[in-house]
Amino acid sequence: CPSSPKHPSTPSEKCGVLNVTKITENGKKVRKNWTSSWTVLQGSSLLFAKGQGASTSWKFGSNQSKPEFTVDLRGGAVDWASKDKSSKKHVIELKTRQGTELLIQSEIDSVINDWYRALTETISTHAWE
Ligand code: I3S
Repeated sequence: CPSSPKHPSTPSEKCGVLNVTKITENGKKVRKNWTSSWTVLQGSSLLFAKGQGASTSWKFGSNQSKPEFTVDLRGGAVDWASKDKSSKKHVIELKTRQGTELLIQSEIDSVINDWYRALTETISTHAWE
């Protein structure tokens, strides 16, 4: 994975295209808006760049694309989303300590399983920072 402009010296652990929507922001419910995002896990941060999926990846290393938003995973929680959260298959629910909730989805179950593992590991590794 390329590094992000924000943390050029930190190599990213994982990257790929995922479908993402916020459902809560700062504790308030927001309307779902599923978008395909280039997603990068770097340290305890998860970065999303809106765009046309994989073709965005190369730009991430240069200064051409800024992440659309960044999530701090420290103190967060990750779990499989219950059926009432989405009708889609393979949906992860991610809650941050700041009160933002995201749904993350991929049609490919090996892809989403890898992300589930990576996010769970990251949250437990950085739990006490
Ligand atoms: O949880 P909801 O409200 O059923 O979520 C669906 C809606 O956000 C829908 O858009 P609008 O009703 O705003 O037009 C989306 O197109 C759906 O994808 C959402 O549901 P899923 O089950 O796909 O997360």
